[in-house]
Amino acid sequence: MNKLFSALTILMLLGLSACDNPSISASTGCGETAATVTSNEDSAAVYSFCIVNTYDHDSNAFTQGLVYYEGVFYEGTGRYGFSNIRKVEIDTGDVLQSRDIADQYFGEGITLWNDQLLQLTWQAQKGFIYDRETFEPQGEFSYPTEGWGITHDGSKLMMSDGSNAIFYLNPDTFEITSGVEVVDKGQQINRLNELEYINGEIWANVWLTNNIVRIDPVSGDVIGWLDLTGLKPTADLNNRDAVLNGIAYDEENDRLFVTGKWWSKLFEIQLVAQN
Ligand SMILES: [Ca+2]
Repeated sequence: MNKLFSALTILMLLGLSACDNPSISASTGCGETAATVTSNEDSAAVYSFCIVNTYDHDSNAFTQGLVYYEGVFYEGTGRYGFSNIRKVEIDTGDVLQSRDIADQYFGEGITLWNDQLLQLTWQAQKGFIYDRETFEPQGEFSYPTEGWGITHDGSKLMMSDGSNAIFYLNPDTFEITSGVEVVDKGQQINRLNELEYINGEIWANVWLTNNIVRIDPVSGDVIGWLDLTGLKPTADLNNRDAVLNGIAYDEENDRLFVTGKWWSKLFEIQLVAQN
């Protein structure tokens, strides 16, 4: 058995496409599998993935929010006594800058809004506002629900609370102005967690699953599923709390990044259509 055949066999057994191997990427068409929605009325589109790049990730980071901006990641971590916000170098995973939050707060999702970084907390109904560059606190805001994930579409904040709801907030007043309930063929999709607004859709981790759900922000309908089963790093497989969480998108270069809580790796992936 030659080496290429062996490698392909192993990748097939793992259920992975081979786009992380430059020598065979052309034949797999990984680079051509754009994230185009091909769903019909009967079923949402289902995607698998292939790995474009693998990066180190701080395995002490209980990732609750992940954002890409101008060549670096901004990340928010959780757990009481361990929560912080941080700026992370992509290639090395090194933490370039960080700021802890008080021990009584459990950090959750983050997003960048203009020159500020916004951070939710889990059950305190309180969000924190920081200067994006210095991480100096600039204020707080409140909301009536738990805080899980947050993103924005350029005009409004979008926030999850662990249910199937996504709330839309005025970014100036933080008032909830509207929202959607996420439903797939009549079934509520609960435990919506980390969020990312990507090309007119809301993408959400579904807590305790390997799935990212793609949501129509107007109707709340599910328009696609991304199944990331098999992505979790081998070194982290025994940690049941180390679940997939964290989606970041580099719009300029169309790069999609994902990781998980306490994961030792962070991945750039591309979607592979399954139906
Ligand atoms: Ca995100």
